[in-house]
Amino acid sequence: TNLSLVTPSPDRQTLSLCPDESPLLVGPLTISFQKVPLMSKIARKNPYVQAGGRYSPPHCKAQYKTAILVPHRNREPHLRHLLYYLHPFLQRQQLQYAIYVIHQTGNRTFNRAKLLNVGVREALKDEDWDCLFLHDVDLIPENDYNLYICNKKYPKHVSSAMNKFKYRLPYKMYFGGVSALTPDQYLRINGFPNTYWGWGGEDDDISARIYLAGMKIIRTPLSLGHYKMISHKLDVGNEKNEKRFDMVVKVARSWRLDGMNSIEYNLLHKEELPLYTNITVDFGNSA
Ligand code: BGN
Repeated sequence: TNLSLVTPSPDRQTLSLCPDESPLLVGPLTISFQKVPLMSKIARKNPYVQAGGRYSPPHCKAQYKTAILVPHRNREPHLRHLLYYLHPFLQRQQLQYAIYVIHQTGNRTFNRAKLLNVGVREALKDEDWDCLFLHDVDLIPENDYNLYICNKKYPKHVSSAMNKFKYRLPYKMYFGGVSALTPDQYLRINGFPNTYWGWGGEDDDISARIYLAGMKIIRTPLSLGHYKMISHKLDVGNEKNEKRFDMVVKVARSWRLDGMNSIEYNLLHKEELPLYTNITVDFGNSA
């Protein structure tokens, strides 16, 4: 038998539940991208973060367990900005959390939604997460009252007020950027589509899945859903997906067939780095 299971450390066991509202929240945050922080500096500033980017509040038992999933390729400066702000942000919310970075290797066109499916499948092998946060690498939350927890009933769109859209919603059904689903909600929509290669449309597909599965989208109030985007040029290898218009109109036919029930992938490695769990997956090369 595993001894650590039968003899938990005594102080861990007697911790009382964290309060309903964390006393550590500060509200609006000042975010700057002037200098890209070193990973070693981020690690030094977050001494309680454990291998794989995992954290549990040391002084109370967390009420919520959230996995943060970040699709990634060739954006290391963005990733460093995100980790620099997100670790302290999540700790102030007194969450139990882990950050997963799902890295697409090879030179085939980027596939954000499929990377998220991989991340969810792998994260759920580690822990019985209450909530999955699907998080773009270039978006930084600007208010820590924007709690990284799920709504038990409906999928939540979290980045409701991005600076690039003048802190408003760009259109009514927008579901891009940062969103939060329980594992149960995620599976009810059959996860995300695996078939969107390149920029655009996959978020509209997901938005449609939610309604097709009999749910609706709720949102973080615009006053709290402020995000600052790190400006960048359109990446090489993430060109606009020219098929997206044709695909989005067919979701009613595709969503039950394409998603978590059809995903195939070649996992190259899953390693626990000091600030995040790195999942590297090979989606192949362009011909
Ligand atoms: C939309 C894109 C989204 C993108 C937002 C915000 C499409 C599909 C059209 C059927 N949708 O236009 O993917 O997140 O803009 O930039 O292009």
